Amino acid sequence: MRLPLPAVAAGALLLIAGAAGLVRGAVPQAIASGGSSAAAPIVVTNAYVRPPVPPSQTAAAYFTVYNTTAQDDTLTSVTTGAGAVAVLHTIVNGTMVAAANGVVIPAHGTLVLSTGNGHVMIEQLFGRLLPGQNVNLELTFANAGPITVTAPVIALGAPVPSTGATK
Ligand SMILES: [Cu+2]
Repeated sequence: MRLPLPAVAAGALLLIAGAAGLVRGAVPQAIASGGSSAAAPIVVTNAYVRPPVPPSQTAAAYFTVYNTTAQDDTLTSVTTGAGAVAVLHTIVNGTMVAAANGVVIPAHGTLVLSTGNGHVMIEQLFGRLLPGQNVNLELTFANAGPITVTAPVIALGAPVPSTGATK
């Protein structure tokens, strides 16, 4: 029998992709959703990433943040394995602005980043973003600290995760 070289090669590619922060398939990640994280101060749901719309070379990440605590918290920064730069953008009076000082999530309040409602812009992508891949996001909060989220890549035009339907 010959060695299953294609499988070995595929594994090597997977390792390379993992080094770039892109992971395929089901990856055990501490995604804050559902019952297992009921005590988490911050719950992140509905995370997904849209690949660039040509000729743009920037991707956009979207998610919903729920602050379960009785204190305001601030999403201060986001980093990602998908690109060298991630900038939190909000829409103010119809104009996209960089949230240089972060975004406050009020006590028991929610921050929704969705189309037309803000996003994390991912620049200097490390590679192509293809449906079926997952992107790691690390959200850092002033009080709650860093929270890692896995966001699936959703093709342009394809439906996005709906409220409460995260997996
Ligand atoms: Cu933007």
